[in-house]
Amino acid sequence: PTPIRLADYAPPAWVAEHVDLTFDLAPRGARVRARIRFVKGPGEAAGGPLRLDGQKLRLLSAAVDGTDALPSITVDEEGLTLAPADNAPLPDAFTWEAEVEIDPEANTELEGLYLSNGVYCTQCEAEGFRKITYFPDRPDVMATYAVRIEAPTSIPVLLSNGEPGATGPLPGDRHFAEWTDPWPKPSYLFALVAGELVAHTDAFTTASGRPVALAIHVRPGDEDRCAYAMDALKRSMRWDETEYGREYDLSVFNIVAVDDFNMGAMENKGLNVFNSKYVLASPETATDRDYELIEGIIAHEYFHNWTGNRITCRDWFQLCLKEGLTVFRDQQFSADMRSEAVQRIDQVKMLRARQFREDAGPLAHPVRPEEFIEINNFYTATVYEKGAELIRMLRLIVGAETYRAALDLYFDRHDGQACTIEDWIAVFEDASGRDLTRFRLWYAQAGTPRVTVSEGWVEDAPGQGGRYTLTLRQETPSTPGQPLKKPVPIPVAFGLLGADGRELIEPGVLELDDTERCWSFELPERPVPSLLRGFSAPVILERRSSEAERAFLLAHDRDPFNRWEAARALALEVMMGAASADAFAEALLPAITDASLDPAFRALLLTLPGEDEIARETWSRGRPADPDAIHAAAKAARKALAEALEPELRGLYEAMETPGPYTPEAGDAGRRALRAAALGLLARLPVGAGMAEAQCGAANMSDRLPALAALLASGSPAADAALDAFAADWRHDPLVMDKWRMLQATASRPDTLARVKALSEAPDFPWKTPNRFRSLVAAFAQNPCAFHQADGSGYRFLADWLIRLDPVNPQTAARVAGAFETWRRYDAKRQKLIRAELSRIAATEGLSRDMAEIVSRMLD
Ligand code: B3K
Ligand code: ZN
Repeated sequence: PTPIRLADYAPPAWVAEHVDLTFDLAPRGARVRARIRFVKGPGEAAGGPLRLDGQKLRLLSAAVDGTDALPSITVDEEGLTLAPADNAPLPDAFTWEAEVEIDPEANTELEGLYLSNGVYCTQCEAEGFRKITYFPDRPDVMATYAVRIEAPTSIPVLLSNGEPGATGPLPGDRHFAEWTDPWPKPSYLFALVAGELVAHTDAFTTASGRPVALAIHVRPGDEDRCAYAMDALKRSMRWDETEYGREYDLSVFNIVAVDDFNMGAMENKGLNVFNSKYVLASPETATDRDYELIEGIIAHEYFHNWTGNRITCRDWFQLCLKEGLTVFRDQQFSADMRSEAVQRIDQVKMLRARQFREDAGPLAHPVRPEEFIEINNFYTATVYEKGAELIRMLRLIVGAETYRAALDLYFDRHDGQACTIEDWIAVFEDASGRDLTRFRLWYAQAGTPRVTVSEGWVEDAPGQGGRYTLTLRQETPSTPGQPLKKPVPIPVAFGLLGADGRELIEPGVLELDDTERCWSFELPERPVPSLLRGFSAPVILERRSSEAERAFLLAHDRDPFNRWEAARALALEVMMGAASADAFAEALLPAITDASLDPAFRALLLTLPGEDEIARETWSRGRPADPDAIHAAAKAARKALAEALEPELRGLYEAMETPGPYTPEAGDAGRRALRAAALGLLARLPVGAGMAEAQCGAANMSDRLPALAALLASGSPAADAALDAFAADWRHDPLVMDKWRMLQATASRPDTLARVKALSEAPDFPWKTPNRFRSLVAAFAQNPCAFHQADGSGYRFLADWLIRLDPVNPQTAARVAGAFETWRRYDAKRQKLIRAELSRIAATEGLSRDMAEIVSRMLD
């Protein structure tokens, strides 16, 4: 297939103004009748042939302006073309009518209209609407919609976007419901849900006093697990009003939880559809981390109502326009709801683990890609997380007040439009008066810049202070298709610390706006610099630094991010055999036992880098990563640290017990996290296995799951019985059983692959449900040791499953295939084994476009 290019963008020849849809639901042979009002578009091709996208549709009838004496119509696999013909030229505006038949039950791809556990539901982003009816399925065509759903009365709840309208009975035990969406929207935001669902309801009054009826629809039996999601929704709605001045704009807001979903959730106008994993929570079934994710994703989808829905993307190359901004907004929300420092550290951990990894490998692409074959392959950490980092930098560069002014201008100027990154940058230029030409490079250039630091100190006279110079130099390594890189503007937040930890000057931001820049400061003493505070830019900072200096920053830096960063750097040295665990323990001790520090922050200090991170670091220092050696070293480092800190870890374990019943509130969650971090290390000692085993009996999942993980890591023979007990308790609950599978798939036990294979071959393993597949196969592919076993059996296992899943669900299969993206990190033998598996996948007949694109990019 030929790639689609940003450079080829052309405005639509025709635009749809209004869409009427009638659904007659049936598992096989559902009927969709569409009446669409078309007018000439703005582009050069305006008024020419009308191209409608359509896939897997059976066209039953079509008409233009009520007559089936049609202009010439040609149907192909990808859609149809309506062209002027001698007998019937296309008028300036006309109504297109079509009836098609589709097959929701056979739709395993989970794009378009499908059935999930008896519930009809849709997923249209990015290009799924074309599997529902013929339409110009592109985001720059925005229309109002009126929808009528007809279904048997056994399906009581019938939902779509916008405002509810008439409902009523139909002959033959059937009924209908109507919906109208007054806000013009692109087709990717269309949604329909129908099923036997129960609602958890609530109400919200907007800042200007308009009432909104809120409902979360779930399968019967799940209604008592919705309270946290509902609370998060109300807090999100209020926050968007106070922080961005954005009010909700319909009288109802519906959320539905479905079991089969390719990603986390979807922001359809007025009808958000969620993976049930990110809605349902109770203390017994969900961990603190689950609660945190629910809060963040509920907020994210809600925030899309303005950043994505009211203002959408002109084309899919502009995806970061809505995703980067909405991620940044949900990050700000979580920082306000919880600890800002802890949130920032978690974000950076994720950015490094996923986006830096992507940027350093064969799948690297710019935040705004310039071409794609399958757009679903570009919902990536780069578009989302790096996209959010760019907005964080813009805010730092122009300041919080100007940022808010720029956003006000954005909403004012572009409401109701489909926009580009150029529009976005322009509001910042207009609000700040700055020229942001160079900043645009951040959107166009892939790869993670490396910033190297050199310093100088010239003493004026002994004891008289002197001149400190700081030189920063940037370089971005080449990425696929982009051999040469230009310097980008990098804001480096910094402070200069005196020997007693005091700030020698007012902390500020250095703008590295060229390949190299140098700054100098008159100071009373030679400082220790604290650079890239708060991780002010998505770069790799390279500065030669001593253990003593890192320990100093860990003890004294006022910036919590850099305190943690110092601990992480020390931990990496220990795990890579370059520093002693005792020295690290000594540096860590004051901070982890400092009762004035947030327990959640202390938990992060105690959580050592994972083996994947060590592999990345090893490779970036020019050596191939050896997963077995890394595993052995990591294991030894954890044990040594546990030995060195044993009394303090036991003290923390006792002290961090949370009194009273479980609440998901951040304070309690932090105490549990610190306790779990202590237990995770103690479990490396004989005493810890018993503690972990005892904690496996905990009533809440936040205590139970890390205990079970610690027990598995301890190598204790009690682990199997604990796993069995867990399964016996939760056999009936698929979301909890995902955790059970994931623990086993990520465990570092010698027989992990054999166990994972056995679980995957169990006849009742529902692998077509993405959550299940991810909990086992994708989780295994993240196992830093078992996946990389030297005989290639881990790689073969993954490839076999990808080949099996691809024809069923290409989107999920292609995403999981990304596990191979790091293949260049490993030794020649492993590289060869991975290449062989990738080639085997590539050679598979009938491979999806999704998988073909991902695999060929990885092989390039
Ligand atoms: N916009 C959706 C993601 C759609 C993915 C399509 N393959 C969820 C989100 O980012 O909020
Ligand atoms: Zn999003």
